[in-house]
Amino acid sequence: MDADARLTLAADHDTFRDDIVAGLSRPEKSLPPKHLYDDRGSALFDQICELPEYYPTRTEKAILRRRLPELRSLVPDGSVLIEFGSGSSEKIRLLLEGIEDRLFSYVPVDISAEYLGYVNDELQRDYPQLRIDPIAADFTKPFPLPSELSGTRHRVGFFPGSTIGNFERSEAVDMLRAFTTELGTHGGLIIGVDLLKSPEIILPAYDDSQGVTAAFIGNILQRANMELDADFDVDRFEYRAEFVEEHGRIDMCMVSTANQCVSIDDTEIEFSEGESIHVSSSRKFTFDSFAKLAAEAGLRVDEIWTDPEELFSVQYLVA
Ligand code: AVJ
Repeated sequence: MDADARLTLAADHDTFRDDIVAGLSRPEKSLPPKHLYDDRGSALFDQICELPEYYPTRTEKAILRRRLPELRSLVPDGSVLIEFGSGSSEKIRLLLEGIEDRLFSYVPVDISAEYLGYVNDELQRDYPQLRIDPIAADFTKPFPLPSELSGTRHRVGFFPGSTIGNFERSEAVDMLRAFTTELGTHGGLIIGVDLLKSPEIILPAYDDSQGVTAAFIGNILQRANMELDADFDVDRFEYRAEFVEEHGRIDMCMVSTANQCVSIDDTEIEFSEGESIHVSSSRKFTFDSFAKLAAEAGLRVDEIWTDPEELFSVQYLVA
């Protein structure tokens, strides 16, 4: 491992510890979802994407596949394609099928340096002609782009999966603004946006019958045990998903099934029976609510593509 990669990993570890301790010290305990995606978390998330109940991935992929010619027309020759959070490389493969020859470079940005290296190797093997410039960074904050990738080059952002829905409104606005900075005033953003619909469809997608989502959310406690000196008794926490109708939002929590005390290094955290740790939320949007959010970040919705049932949308935003 080179010095840069080591530095990145050390930084990951420190923010993980600080975020865990800060989140669990609040009266309403919470943990930021970005720490769900270590190696095991990323593998579990890939499994979620294959679940029969989890409609977003297959629906988004179908939309991308069907709209490839239109997407291609958004990417002029010599463009830089920046993917914010390169979690699973499947969707980018789909997009590359249609636009690879138009790209100067593909720039995956991900918080996990390890995962990034792996995705990079796999992609490079399958697309030997493609120039790949991976960046290990927290994409929710502005990060420097090497000058040969910015300047006058046309930049197109890719932010699939409705990951935007995992952020609180004000965070989502700030993040979209940060993307705009990376993309420049002439760039555009291809973004996946999950749509508000009946809880009967939404809830099972986040509380599947095989318990994969429960394992995925619970993994954050195991990760704390392995990487920080924490002693969560994972058998005394239970997964719960709840649809908050008035906010069009799914809340994913780990609930303590007993009064208990957990230590993380030298910090002691008390849990009462039934107390929950909020780990993740997934917001669902209407066309209007999303357009408003984009507008607050100075972006305009230029195109919306959906599936016939309007379960999911892929949208193109411009500054
Ligand atoms: C990260 C937005 C793709 O909210 O649907 C899925 C994360 N968490 N199941 C989502 C997630 C639990 C997922 N995205």
